Amino acid sequence: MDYYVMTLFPEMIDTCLSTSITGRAAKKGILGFHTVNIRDYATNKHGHVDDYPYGGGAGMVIQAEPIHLACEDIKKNIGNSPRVIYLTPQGRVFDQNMAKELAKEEELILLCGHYEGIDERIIEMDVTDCISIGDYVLTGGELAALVVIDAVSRMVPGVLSNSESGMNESFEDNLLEYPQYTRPVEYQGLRVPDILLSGHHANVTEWRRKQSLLRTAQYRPDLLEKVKLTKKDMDYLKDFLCN
Ligand code: 6GU
Repeated sequence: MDYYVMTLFPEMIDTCLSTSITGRAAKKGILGFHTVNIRDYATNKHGHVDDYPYGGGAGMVIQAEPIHLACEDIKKNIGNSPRVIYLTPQGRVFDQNMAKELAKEEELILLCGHYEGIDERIIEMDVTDCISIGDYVLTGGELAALVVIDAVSRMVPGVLSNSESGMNESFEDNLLEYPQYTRPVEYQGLRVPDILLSGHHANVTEWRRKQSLLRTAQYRPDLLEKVKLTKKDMDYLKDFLCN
């Protein structure tokens, strides 16, 4: 899977993605990260890529031409026309299902805006998908692009090791993860729940399921509507909600 990130701050993208699991996958050749500096496509000698908005108002707008040229150059070089994702608070809110869908692509182009935005004609001409990472405003699209790339990459086969892949289960079924513990058994007077020390696998599984249900009901009741609940789950939750 190859990512092409159009940005004015390529070092922000490079630094993050060369670290940790994405960095390891890039070294193995499973993922390819390519940053494209929009400024390299400025058509004036000053390297300006932004200008005042027509109609007035605060801030600057990134011009259509450098972005369009950068995008065309990427497509020409790879000999393909992949999806072009623009990171914007006006986009569809990103979730795990979108991450799974995007992980099926061979290549993705991501476009990071800055200032007050980009010329709308880029969205008409070049952008195929608009994605937001949540209802708050960032100073630019770079952090959002990194969030999307990270979440998509861990769904690409081979990126996670076998033991890391186990972590997929958490959001998979719309339940929050159960609590985890490691040694020592007691820390600062706080003990690991006895059931986890019992060696009784079926009981542990049941306890974890209940913990996941409880946490989801407590912290993310909105998710609970999407969970496929068994009869046992319902009985347990009913007891909890009534007490
Ligand atoms: Cl994708 N971009 C910016 N600038 N702000 C955001 C966002 C994206 N998602 C949430 N806030």
